[in-house]
Amino acid sequence: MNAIFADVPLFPERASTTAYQVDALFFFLCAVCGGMAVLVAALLLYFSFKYRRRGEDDRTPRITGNHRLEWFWTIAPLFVFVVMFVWGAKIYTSVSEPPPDAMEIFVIGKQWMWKFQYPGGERAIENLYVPVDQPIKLTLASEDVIHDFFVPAFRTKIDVIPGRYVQIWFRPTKVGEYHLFCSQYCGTNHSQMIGKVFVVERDDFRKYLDGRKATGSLADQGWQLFLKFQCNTCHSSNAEARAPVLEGLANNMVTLNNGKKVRADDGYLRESILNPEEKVVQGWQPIMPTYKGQANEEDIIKLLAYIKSLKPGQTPSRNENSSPPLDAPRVPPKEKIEPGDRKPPYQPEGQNGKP
Ligand SMILES: [Cu+2]
Repeated sequence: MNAIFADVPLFPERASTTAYQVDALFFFLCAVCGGMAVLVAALLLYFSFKYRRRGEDDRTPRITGNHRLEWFWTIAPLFVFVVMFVWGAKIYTSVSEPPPDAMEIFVIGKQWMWKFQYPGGERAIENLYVPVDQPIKLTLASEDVIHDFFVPAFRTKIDVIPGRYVQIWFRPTKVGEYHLFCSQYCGTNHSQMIGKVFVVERDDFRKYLDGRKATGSLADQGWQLFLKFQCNTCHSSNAEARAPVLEGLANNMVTLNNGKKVRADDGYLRESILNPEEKVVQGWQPIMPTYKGQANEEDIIKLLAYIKSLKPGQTPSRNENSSPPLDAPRVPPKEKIEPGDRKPPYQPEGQNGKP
């Protein structure tokens, strides 16, 4: 019996900066709730003794109320709850806003495994390696049902919902091996949807990636798909193209057919591949077919990496139809875009939409 309890720690290890923040709030909540419970129980006992019935003719006095007391126990808890709310909201927003130097790793949940994709194109299943003291931004998607990515030692937990991207980040602080769980019941083998997060020194991390031997970076793999799906027949650098060029699109504002403006973030790009008629860019026809069923979540991640990597003048021309070797540098388009001829309808950030 004792051996079992020795193996089950009361608290999981703290191995990320988030863990300390979450635990501090948790202890505060416990202290407030525990303190109140003790106070209520103590007063209950004290009052039941102090105001006990002392004789046959003992009558309860008529009490008409006490405004000061009413104000006090309305306002005081309000302050305590506001502190809880602000504290919790601060942690919540801080884990959803990754620092700019964060390394992005894509995570795909699938019945019943976790798949990881590094920016260099390396892939892994079940075991996630990350360098210590490096902020890691996870972009997560699900291939099927709702999963939940949970690393107790990091206090990192987020629902992975099919049909959209979710994001979370953490900074591991301690080298070690930590449990990874799916914590939403997701079918028969849900309990086997487990893995490990290995936090390693930077050099070891580099060696790990070198050992994975990627077939080209994520963006390069995306380029292969771009040509395979023949995206460049419409999204081409040719002047008579039937769809907007994609360079300079990622994370900028886009004006749609209905006049509305949206940010071309990962979610928008994904939706535009799977559900292209939903948000058509102003000035273009809704002629793009859906790639639902053709491009899976992994493909979309690669396509997104490719689109994000496109620099001005790098949109391939329509004639490009065979995939060059992966290690070859990506070539600029064969036909040059004339200035003002095919201006992308995207506005770079910070210009308030004014051209
Ligand atoms: Cu799951």
